[in-house]
Amino acid sequence: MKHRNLSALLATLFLFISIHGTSQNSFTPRQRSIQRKMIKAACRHAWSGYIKHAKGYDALKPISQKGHNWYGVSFVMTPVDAFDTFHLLGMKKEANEAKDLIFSHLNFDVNQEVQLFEVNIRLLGGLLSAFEISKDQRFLALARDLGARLLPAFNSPTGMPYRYVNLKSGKTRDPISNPAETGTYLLEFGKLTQHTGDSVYYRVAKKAAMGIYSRRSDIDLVGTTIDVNTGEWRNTESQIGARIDSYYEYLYKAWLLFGDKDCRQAWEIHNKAILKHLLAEVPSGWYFTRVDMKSGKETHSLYGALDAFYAGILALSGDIKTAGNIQKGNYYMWTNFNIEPEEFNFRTDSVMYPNYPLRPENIESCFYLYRKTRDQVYLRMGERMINDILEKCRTEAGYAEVKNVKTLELTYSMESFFLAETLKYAYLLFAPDRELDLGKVVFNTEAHFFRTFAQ
Ligand code: DMJ
Repeated sequence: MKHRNLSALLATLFLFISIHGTSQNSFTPRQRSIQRKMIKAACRHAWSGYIKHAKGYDALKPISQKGHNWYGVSFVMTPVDAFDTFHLLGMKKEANEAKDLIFSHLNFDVNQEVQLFEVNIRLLGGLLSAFEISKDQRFLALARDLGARLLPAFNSPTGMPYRYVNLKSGKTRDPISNPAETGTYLLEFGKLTQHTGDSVYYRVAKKAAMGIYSRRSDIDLVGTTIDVNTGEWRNTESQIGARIDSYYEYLYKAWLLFGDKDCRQAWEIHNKAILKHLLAEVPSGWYFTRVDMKSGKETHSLYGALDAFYAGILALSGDIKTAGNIQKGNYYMWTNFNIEPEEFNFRTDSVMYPNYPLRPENIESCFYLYRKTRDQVYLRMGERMINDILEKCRTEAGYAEVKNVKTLELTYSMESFFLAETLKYAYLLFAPDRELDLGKVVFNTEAHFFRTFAQ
């Protein structure tokens, strides 16, 4: 045990020297421009793989060089997710190609059951952001049509949505949901209300999020799964990662985007409880652990790629000190295992789930921390992470998920969030502020950006 602590301590020391040792040499405008060019080239490579092998499908399978659909029909997930990234990066040709695919392929009048959460953050979010950027009414028409078809999902006894809904019949399925799939609609549905004038959207989204909040425990934590028919918790483990993450994110961002004070209060109460009961300090860094929502007792000391987002939201909300310490842990998680694993046990330093599906959260947190502090450390961290991805996940056709971060064996998928989020945040980290004013937009959880009310 002592030996393990000593190696973790040495690793942390090495990490500290490797990121701070070079921080006197600040990034020159030329170095930043080189990083941006590299990221743009990666976007082109990912997109050309999609166009060549998967055009019209939801996503690219880069190893087998084939297209893949989530369901029986394609909803062109990759073009919808990628459009605003192309726009932001000034990639006009690619933006036009994505737009053409969207308008020629996207049709929601189909007898198809979809997962509400994923379709909301990727498709509805992507379409609404595309509309705000381009002012092309066809994007709004698609968003409005999709939004109306998602509404029946909220017809549950508690107002918290079912996980699946049929786009044609409105038939719903699966009441065993979780905070993320219940509380991650405020931004997209709020924007629909704003652009259509129909208040129903924000109303149902807020009722759903408040459904989770009102069922918090006496120590202000929420669990991992909940029955939306009865409102009873099915799994009372509290954590900040998979199945909960974006519920917290949207409470804070609904305050930023719409000035919703109830949401701000809910965020503040939850965040205080998270910092009190979940924050764990070990020699390699600060992490968030998992506890029982009622007793606050630790259940599993697991932390992973998804959890890494919390440093970003803390930075955005102004808690730079905690965010910085968490980001040190995030960076340790990345550098200690080649690339970050999906989950590791931060007390024993061992990997639990060894895959890396091209996730953005660690780089996203670097972006927010850099914008808030201007500390070069975050540019160094981001540089290391993006260079690792571009080098280790590159295939002949696009970029692939790492099956095992220890062996760096690659596997079949290039998730659409790679173009929507990972490359977008990586680019923005090295971009001048004028390319995106953080005071004027709020990102949804898939990195689609919405304009604040003030404009
Ligand atoms: C994305 O679809 C979203 O960021 C979501 O909130 C979490 N999972 C992926 C990226 O890791």
